[in-house]
Amino acid sequence: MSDELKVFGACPLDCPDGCSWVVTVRDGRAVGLRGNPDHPYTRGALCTKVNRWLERANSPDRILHPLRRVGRKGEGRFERISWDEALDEIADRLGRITRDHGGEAVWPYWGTGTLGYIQGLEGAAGRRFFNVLGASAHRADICSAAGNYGLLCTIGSPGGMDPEDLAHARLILLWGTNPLTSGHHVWKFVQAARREGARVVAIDPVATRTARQADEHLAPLPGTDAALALGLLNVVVGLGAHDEEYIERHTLGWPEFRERIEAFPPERAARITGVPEEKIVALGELVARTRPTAIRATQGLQRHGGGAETLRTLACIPGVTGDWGRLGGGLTFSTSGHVKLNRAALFRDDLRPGPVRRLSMSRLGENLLELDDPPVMALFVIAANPAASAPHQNKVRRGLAREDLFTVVLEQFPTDTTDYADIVLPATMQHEHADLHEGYGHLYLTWNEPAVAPPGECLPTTETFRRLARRMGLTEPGLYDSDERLAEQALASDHPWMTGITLDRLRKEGFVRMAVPAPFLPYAEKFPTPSGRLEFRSRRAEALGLDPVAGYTPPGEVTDPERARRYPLALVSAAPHHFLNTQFGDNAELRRRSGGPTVRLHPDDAAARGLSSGQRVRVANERGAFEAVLLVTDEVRPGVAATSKGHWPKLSGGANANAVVDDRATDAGVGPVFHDTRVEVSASPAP
Ligand SMILES: Nc1nc2c(c(=O)[nH]1)N[C@H]1C(S)=C(S)[C@@H](COP(=O)(O)OP(=O)(O)OC[C@H]3O[C@@H](n4cnc5c(=O)[nH]c(N)nc54)[C@H](O)[C@@H]3O)O[C@H]1N2
Ligand SMILES: Nc1nc2c(c(=O)[nH]1)N[C@H]1C(S)=C(S)[C@@H](COP(=O)(O)OP(=O)(O)OC[C@H]3O[C@@H](n4cnc5c(=O)[nH]c(N)nc54)[C@H](O)[C@@H]3O)O[C@H]1N2
Ligand code: SF4
Ligand SMILES: [Mo]
Repeated sequence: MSDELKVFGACPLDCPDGCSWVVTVRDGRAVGLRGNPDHPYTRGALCTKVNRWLERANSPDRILHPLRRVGRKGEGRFERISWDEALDEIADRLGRITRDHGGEAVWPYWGTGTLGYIQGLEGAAGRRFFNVLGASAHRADICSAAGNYGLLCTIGSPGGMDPEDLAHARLILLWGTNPLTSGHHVWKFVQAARREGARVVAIDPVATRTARQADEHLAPLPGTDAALALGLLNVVVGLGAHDEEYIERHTLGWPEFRERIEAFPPERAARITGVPEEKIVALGELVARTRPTAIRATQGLQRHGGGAETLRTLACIPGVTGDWGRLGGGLTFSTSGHVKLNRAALFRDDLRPGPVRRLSMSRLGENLLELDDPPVMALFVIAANPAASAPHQNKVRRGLAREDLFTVVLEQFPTDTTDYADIVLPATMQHEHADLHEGYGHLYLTWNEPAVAPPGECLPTTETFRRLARRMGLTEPGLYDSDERLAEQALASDHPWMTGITLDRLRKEGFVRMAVPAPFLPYAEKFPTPSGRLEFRSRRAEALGLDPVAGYTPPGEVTDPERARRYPLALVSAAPHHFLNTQFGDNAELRRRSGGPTVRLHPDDAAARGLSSGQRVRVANERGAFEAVLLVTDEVRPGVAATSKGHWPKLSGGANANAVVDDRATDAGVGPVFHDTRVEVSASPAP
């Protein structure tokens, strides 16, 4: 009988659920992979996408060897080369570029292909190497930056409440979030609250899978949520339901914020958001009388010109009602802020020869095309697919196509981005390497033990950079630490919430809950703001260029009347159910189930354009265009077009939704504005 092994691991994907998984290994081969039944958040279940993990790992498309480009940039024609040749060529080019242009001409561009602290997420893999070179620093701002900055202003931390405590709420506002698609494990806590009588309200321009399961659904115009929040608070204050004692003891700037609330009667909020006034009044009354109320807001909500201000103002709601002090009350966005790993020891930014510039990943195209002094001459793309994921796709492609740019892509699959690489290096997948994970939707750390040997010549990102460092003759010992040693350094934190969490224990148990107090009420006594209070008025906000007092900042494009005349539809390109960003976007079965790229329009908007369901359409503005199949449905509010991210341009007629998305920045945090995009939809000229 063959030996069978069970190996603990972690899903590496950019998903709040951070699942713990168990790999079954027989004769050195992974034959099964399932959710860990003992993990309180995973509870044995993975998802539609990751249930196909091993199928993906064994796909004939997998990149197994180093490759060198033989065709034009973007063409995707390569020849196989040896690791020695690849490392020699990279070491030689890097040496010349740093000598001629300085270290900052090198840009390590990390995506969120894996959120591992060792292999990805700006983690240890490569970061120390690039620090020693004095490379430009990478600003990982493509996902949550705006919201993080907004929450920092109001409550001093992006951490928020523990999503598990949604079970204790009596009213749950699912605000700009679609958990049944983008992180379904939170749903059992929502349902637990419902069993105790809680009401669930979804706030989303689209009647998503989640909104359709809610008790109530409000559909605002994208980017106008802060006006809605102020309208709701106007009702709360009008009813005298604000908690004066709490406000007095725990907040700063109430008189000014109260004035702002008074300037947003429901009728004004209705005009801005497009939500009927009576619905705003009804929800305001519900918030006024329901303690505790919990808000689950995730990234979708902050992909707008006013995204930071939106989260900032939403976090004020539980400051007015006192719910930040109650179990089951408050707001949850991303629990990352509660993870107290020793990032300084892991990243070793002290290895930089001096201060370096920071480059925003959300402005990849512009940075490649317009930066000077020095220009970016070498780009390392690590666990990222920016030719599909980054805003302003045509600009990104022009940047990646620069003949004088040396591009190295570390990848598992032949993406639209590898097509632009000079050298492609084959990367391991999660069950083939070691890593340490958080979940940005829960409070557990998870260890991922390698379960099988890598296929072909694939290497973990850490090992790739150890070899490259050796090839370049770099002597800094920190460049050669093993993966386990890196994990130990990250875990060596003296924060009380990290007490007792060691690599040995993680290896044995698979996952460990952070040593947070129970019940978890991180802001009951004190907020981690400069004043120790929840700040309706914030110096930090002022320093960031925001209004000192929380309020409503209109999105840049959606509410611009001039643009609205030219491009009448506000496009939202949200999380696809069957892919995780672009991963699995090449899986034949999941593509079939997704129905390919679609765009949904309200019947009135389709009729006004003479368009009907099932027809091929072109979604366009002056930045670019993509093709999709039209679905006419009242699931979308009038004035909005709904599509999804993640489709591979080269499998979808050459472009995806990012062809029409701008690369301007959010109000704070330099975030992207994916859902703040105006377009027109017309019949496709293509046959
Ligand atoms: N299946 C799947 N899961 C994923 C992902 C995926 O690609 N596929 N992506 C992962 C990643 S990287 C992230 S960051 C998270 C994101 O997870 P979510 O935060 O859920 O992100 P989105 O799907 O972008 O947006 C959520 C909802 O917000 C709505 N929305 C957009 N703009 C607004 C607005 O202005 N106001 C309001 N009220 N609603 C708005 C959209 O219609 C959408 O239904 O999901 C992760 N999970
Ligand atoms: N229109 C629109 N665009 C969006 C969004 C949106 O809402 N709308 N959301 C944005 C968001 S929230 C995010 S987070 C970004 C994500 O965008 P990306 O960072 O591009 O994320 P992915 O598509 O998940 O993965 C990128 C690549 O990483 C590779 N990869 C995975 N694991 C590893 C590994 O261990 N090593 C190496 N070397 N490679 C690996 C995968 O094969 C994949 O091709 O997309 C953004 N793009
Ligand atoms: S994508 Fe999310 S839900 Fe699916 S397995 Fe990974 S962490 Fe879990
Ligand atoms: Mo993300």
